[in-house]
Amino acid sequence: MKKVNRRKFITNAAVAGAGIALIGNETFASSKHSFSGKVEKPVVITTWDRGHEPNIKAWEILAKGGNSLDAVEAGVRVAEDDPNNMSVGYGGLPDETGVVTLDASIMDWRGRAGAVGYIQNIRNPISVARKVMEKTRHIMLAGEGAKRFALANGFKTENLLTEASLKRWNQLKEKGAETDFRRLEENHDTITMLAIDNNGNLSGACTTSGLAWKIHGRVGDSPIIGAGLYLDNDVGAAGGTGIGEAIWRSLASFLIVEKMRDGMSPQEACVFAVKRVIKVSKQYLTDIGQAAFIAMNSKGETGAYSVRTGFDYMLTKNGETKGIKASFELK
Ligand code: SD4
Repeated sequence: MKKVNRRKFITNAAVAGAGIALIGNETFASSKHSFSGKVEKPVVITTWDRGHEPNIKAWEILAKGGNSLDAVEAGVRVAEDDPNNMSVGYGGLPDETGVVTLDASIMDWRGRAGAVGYIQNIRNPISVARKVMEKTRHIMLAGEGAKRFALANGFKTENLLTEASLKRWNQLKEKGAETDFRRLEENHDTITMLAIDNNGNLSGACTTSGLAWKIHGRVGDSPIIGAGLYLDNDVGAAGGTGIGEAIWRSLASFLIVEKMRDGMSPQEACVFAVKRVIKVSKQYLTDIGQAAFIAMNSKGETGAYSVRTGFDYMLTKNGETKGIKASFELK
């Protein structure tokens, strides 16, 4: 189902010239959008290519001189609002009890971080995470408390379970105990976005409905600072997608940033993290178990790498967004 959507998008985008290669990864679709002036710096990189809209939204803010925090928040909200993205926000696939629970985290160049875990009935958890970051002394709120905090800050509750998600959940239910979240094809498309603005400031955002058919109460890597997302403005930023348990056990986003601090390029650091994840988390990476990473350093250079084939990402710079297939480890 997702593949159909993705292909549809690609045919809508202009196909980039053959042979364009970026850091070992392969461009497969690109689209140009408004770009005025000689801005070199803004760069946006986002996990999975499910359409360029999130990157375009972020780019619009950056191209006008907006900051990276506003850009990543607005960018990933596009995915949260999209009912066809069944891994994020509204329309996200539910857990094994049929309840949609969302995780999100956000970080900015000032070193601030905010997150929500296991939040329900709130469409834009990334904006709640931002409020936690900006309005409290905490990093994460979870469950009922996160929802209460959201309501107190002007968010509205709504049913996030769409008909399509409910239908898919019913199919999984029929399989019952045979359903293993590690083997579900749709367990990707979590959106993690990293951006650098005109001032050279980095921000990152990560938002997801987590693994479909997870145990009720499960929280994944996405809201865990250092696991699904990490950023140090002096060095760079990194984020992940895939089986959260595998990503979390290696604190992979933190690891990538620390490897960049040691001098690795974003691409080298992503490769390093994927190898580490495979080494320590084999039990989570079954035949289709995926873990994938994107990274950006403080110069705006980017990298991406995944455990398996199938990971793609969106890169925007110089007013152009490209869908790029990442290279991968397990051939
Ligand atoms: C999780 N990492 O909750 C998320 C799932 C994901 O694309 O990335 N899906 O484990």
